Amino acid sequence: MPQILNPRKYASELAGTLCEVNARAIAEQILGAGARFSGDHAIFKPAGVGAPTSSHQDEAYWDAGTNYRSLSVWMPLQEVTLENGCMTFIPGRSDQEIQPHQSIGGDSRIHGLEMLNPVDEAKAVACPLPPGGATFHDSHTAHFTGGNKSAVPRRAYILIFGTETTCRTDSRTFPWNNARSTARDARAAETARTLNVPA
Ligand SMILES: O=C(O)CCC(=O)C(=O)O
Repeated sequence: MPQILNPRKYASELAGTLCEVNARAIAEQILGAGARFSGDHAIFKPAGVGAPTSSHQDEAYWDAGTNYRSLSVWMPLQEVTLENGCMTFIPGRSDQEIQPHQSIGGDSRIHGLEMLNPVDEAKAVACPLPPGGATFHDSHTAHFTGGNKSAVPRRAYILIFGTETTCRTDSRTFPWNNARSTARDARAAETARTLNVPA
């Protein structure tokens, strides 16, 4: 599924938009005045064939040795419905620990992760939205999106805010991240080698 991590690196006009100003104001209400922009993400789910995004908690992608407080503001760029892959949350406590994950389908060449233990999708809460709507989740919130069965691509832009991170004092590990070996990782390592910068 085509997606761009940190798209504003490549399109600086994405910085300082009205949607960012509004999203930041809500992030400050939820996380406090220390909330800072920490990244953005653009996802394109192709018409008809865009696959579901498996159940996951965002923090499973991040560093296991770090404590995070974060808020993702997920903004579809059109109306979203059950048909085209709206956001769907799995009820639970937002302070629940990160559950075991694996690369989708157990294939370590795939960047995407999925929760290892099946979730009860009957309890999931789908969030259809009109254009201009948004959903908000933190890095422990389990969520997924359905496939795009509609005739038009489903596009979403995500802004992520966080407070200052701290080092964890326990020995938490995310073995699924060490096990991954994706084409994207290889390209990033090659670019770092070429530019002689840390990967
Ligand atoms: O847009 C999607 O399909 C998935 C987005 C997502 O999982 C996220 O923003 O954490």
